[in-house]
Amino acid sequence: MGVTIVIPTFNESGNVAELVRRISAVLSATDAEILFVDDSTDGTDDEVRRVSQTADLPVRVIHRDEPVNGLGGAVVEGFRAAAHEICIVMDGDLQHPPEKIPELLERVGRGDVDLVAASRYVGDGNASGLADWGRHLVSRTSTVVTRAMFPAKLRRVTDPMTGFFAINTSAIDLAALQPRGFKILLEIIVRTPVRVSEIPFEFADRFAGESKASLAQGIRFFRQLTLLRFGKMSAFAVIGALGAVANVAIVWLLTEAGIVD
Ligand SMILES: Nc1nc2c(ncn2[C@@H]2O[C@H](COP(=O)(O)OP(=O)(O)OP(=O)(O)O)[C@@H](O)[C@H]2O)c(=O)[nH]1
Ligand SMILES: [Mg+2]
Repeated sequence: MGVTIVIPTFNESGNVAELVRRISAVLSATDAEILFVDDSTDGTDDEVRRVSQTADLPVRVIHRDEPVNGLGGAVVEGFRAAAHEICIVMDGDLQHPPEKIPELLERVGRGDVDLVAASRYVGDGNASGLADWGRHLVSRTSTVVTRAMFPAKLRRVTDPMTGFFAINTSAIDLAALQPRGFKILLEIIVRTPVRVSEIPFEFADRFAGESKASLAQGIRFFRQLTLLRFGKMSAFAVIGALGAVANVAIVWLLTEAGIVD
């Protein structure tokens, strides 16, 4: 069974060599390729080409001069260009340990599921690599909210925000995906009828470089979530409803404070 390791990258040049080394070490006996889908401005693509010359596995890079749909768009582009139907998606900063790849492959290879997600929140998995308590809080809260919004689809998915998973791409309709946001796994699970299972993993510290998670990404994620749940028109309705609630809350606060009556 062949596998393509799809790695979306944005300015990860300091991680490429170590990542390729560790992936190659666990996949040397497998028909595997590593495919970087790169939107960088720091020459990560040149670094991939340099590393590929001495790598033990075939290593390719697609560099997008005009990135479409950010991280999610990069992953879908990787699926389209992959040499194999089985793909493993992982971050380019070594927070996802390559040593877990054989377990993901073995599980998806059994054929009774189409997608195997590596979860920080099941069994002996953990999220200790999140930078600080604020990131822990954001991760935990958004996971709870997301699972509450999709109770049926996410019944057995403890970490819908993970970026580390194996997928049989022949089981999904890539054209059905609208990967606007940061969280492609959620998009796949909600929009396509995939059979999902999980394995635990330990989320590590970043090896080199800087995080791209930001408030802007958070807002984009919230937008993705409302669109996924309520559709396009209703996204406006949701924002309208939030506005109405905020309005009432402000009037209440001002009344309580004795500023208006
Ligand atoms: N191709 C592409 N990759 C991206 C983009 N944004 C982020 N990435 C990559 O997606 C992966 C996850 O991004 P990170 O910045 O590590 O996000 P995170 O893991 O949630 O945040 P940290 O825990 O702080 O590292 C990394 O490999 C990034 O380089 C993008 O717009 N395009
Ligand atoms: Mg990261």
